[in-house]
Amino acid sequence: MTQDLFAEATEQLDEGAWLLRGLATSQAAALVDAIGGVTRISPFRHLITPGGFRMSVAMTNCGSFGWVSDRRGYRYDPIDPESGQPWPAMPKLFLNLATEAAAAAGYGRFDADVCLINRYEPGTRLTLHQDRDEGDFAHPIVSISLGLPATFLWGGLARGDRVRRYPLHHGDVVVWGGPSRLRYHGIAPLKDGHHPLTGNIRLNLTFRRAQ
Ligand code: MD3
Ligand code: FE
Repeated sequence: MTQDLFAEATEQLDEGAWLLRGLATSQAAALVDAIGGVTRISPFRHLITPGGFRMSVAMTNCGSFGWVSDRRGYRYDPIDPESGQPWPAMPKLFLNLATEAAAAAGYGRFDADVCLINRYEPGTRLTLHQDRDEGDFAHPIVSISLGLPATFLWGGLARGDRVRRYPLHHGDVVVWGGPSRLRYHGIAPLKDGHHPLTGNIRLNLTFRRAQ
């Protein structure tokens, strides 16, 4: 059997969390191209946490808002603080894919106003955290993985809860909502490798409704 037979298989990771394996694979090259268009206007940067640490993940955004962190805290900002300009518009391709994925997981009418773009190099990690800067947790989050694979860390509603590990591959799309929306999660340090489309990089798009 070939992988293609499973290209659009849907797996339930948890209550409200659905893995749509390979849903973005056929559009991966166009997605990477569009990321290049965003980063020409708002380049990847390493944000500083409120505690003063430089994040190892490099980030940028597109859409009506962008997620930013600095010494003052975390927030969604309509202006890129580095350019002083609005974030680049969300490409139609991004929005269509996010809406389609949310609908496939049972979340109708998801209208993302932010796409946070994360860039991982070998060794980059994202420590366990909750995403709780959004206005209404009834909206799900949609994530698309591109390039090198990663180990997704999936915890509970308290930081100390047991953590499960799931591999995320190029083209995988995950929709997180309902009882899974406020779970702790993270990414284990990225292993070295080579991907034909991205080289030694993993890219992750997370679509959110900030307001
Ligand atoms: C589950 N990003 O940007 S995507 C993040 O792969 C983030 O770059 C990781 O965590 C990455 O905040 C994981 C999957 C993800 C994103 C947001 C979630 C899972 C989530 C919010 C709530 C629950
Ligand atoms: Fe997160």
